[in-house]
Amino acid sequence: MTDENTDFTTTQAGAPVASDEHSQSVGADGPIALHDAYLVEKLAQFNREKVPERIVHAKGGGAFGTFTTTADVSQYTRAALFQPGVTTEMLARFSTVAGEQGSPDTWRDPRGFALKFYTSEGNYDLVGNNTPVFFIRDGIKFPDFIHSQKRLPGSHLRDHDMQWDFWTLSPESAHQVTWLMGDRGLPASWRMMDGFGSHTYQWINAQGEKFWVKYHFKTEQGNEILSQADADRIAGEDADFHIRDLAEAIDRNDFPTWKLSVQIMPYADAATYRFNPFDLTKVWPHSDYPLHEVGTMELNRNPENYFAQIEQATFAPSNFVPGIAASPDKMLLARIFSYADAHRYRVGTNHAQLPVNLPHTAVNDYSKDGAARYQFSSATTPVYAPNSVGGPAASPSAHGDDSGWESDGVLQRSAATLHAEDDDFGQAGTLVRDVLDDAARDRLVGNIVGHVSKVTRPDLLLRVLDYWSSVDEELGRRVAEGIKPSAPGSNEDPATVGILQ
Ligand code: HDE
Repeated sequence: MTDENTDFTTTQAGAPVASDEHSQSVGADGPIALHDAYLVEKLAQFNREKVPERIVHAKGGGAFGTFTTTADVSQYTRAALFQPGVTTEMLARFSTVAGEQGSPDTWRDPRGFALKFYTSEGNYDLVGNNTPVFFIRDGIKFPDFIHSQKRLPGSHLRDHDMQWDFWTLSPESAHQVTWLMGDRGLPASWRMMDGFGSHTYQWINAQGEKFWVKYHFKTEQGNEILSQADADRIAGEDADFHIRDLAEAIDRNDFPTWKLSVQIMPYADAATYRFNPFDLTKVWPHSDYPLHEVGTMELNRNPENYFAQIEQATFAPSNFVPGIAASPDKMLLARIFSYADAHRYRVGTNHAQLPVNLPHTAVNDYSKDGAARYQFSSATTPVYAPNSVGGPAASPSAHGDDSGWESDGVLQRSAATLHAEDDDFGQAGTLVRDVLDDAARDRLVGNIVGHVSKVTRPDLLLRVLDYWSSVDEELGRRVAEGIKPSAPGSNEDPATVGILQ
């Protein structure tokens, strides 16, 4: 609503309206006039209020804030936002994965951890999760994976057999499923969970030297979790529990902060590292590559309008800035196509011109027209390159780096070459035996038993038990022991979980 005239209602064209109570009719009870344009405008606009929800991560919330680089990592990257002392405006959106827009915030799920940095060199988007790994290592399986976690085509119901069928036939999922069935699947608050870039990315310094990095955002509010019982209860009481929690914290000036650190791998190490460093189902043990502090992220401003600033926010892994680039991680390379494609479909071809997505730097591109075009160059700026009339020209020096990597071999469809310790269950077993404490292991067993008890196919159940025994023999034994027909309406009822329906 514009500032000038807020004391009377207008049409969307700004003209005063006579009534918001009565349609225009012949006499009080006569036919309604089709030319009652305001009636038509209200009803037609109402029918068009929705844009397609995100096909994953539909339910979420977020806030604006700042990132301040407090350490000196300039020897590793020339990116302006990561230079010492630089503060950058940003936007964060947190989300669940499988639930539709109205679903409960407290369903068991990974949580999206999407960040948009409005840097002095253009927008940098880092679109991660609250877990450092993912279920698959090749994007070609992503639609299938998500289909298996959502709804059966016939009944439109979620189905434990479907999800466990996919997972047990995709053993690379074991590490992420172990994270998901553990405490990280039920954060008590978006403020009280860590965030990860998950993929391996590339940093390039001012001398053009390259490094591989992994991002870790450590919550400074402390990691807090919900029990399955509490998560189920809250899901019934307040579907927007996490949206509310973040907004109320910021309203009371209790600004959440995260400490960003990165693991840094020398470029040449990748070829001989014991794990495939570009395999998204793997972590780099911190004993191999310790954390280097970078800076602090603080969220301190709630959106004024959820739809305009959160629903229409478009985060894209393709939004890199000089000094930061992709890696051979096949999942990242697939995402680099998919997100911008999703945004053009969901929000529109000019989504990047919306205020929430607009960079805080000049946009000198040669795009033109397209629905809802809002930003445009001056009449004298050409819309083609090359040109001899002073239009902007591409600049290898401003782009600043060769963000490629060596690669050879024939065009093929196969998994990356196996590194010494590459396998599908090793790191999941290490997580269970060496990272979780007894209480966390007990919760893990209980959560797995709760969900697996809903598997109906005996042959599949055997595969599930084999899956968990491959992660860890003792874990597999305890799951087998724990499986019994769960009482109707128990805490593990399928209606109470997100991706693990
Ligand atoms: Fe996503 N993902 N994703 N994803 N993802 C989307 O983008 C996709 C993956 C993540 O708050 C979509 O606008 C593919 C990994 C977050 O707006 C879509 C693959 C990770 C968000 C999409 C993946 C994520 C999304 C849905 C396999 C963590 C919400 C609508 C190659 C590292 C961002 C949309 C927000 C959203 C595609 C896998 C995290 C469809 C093809 C791995 C946090 O474009």
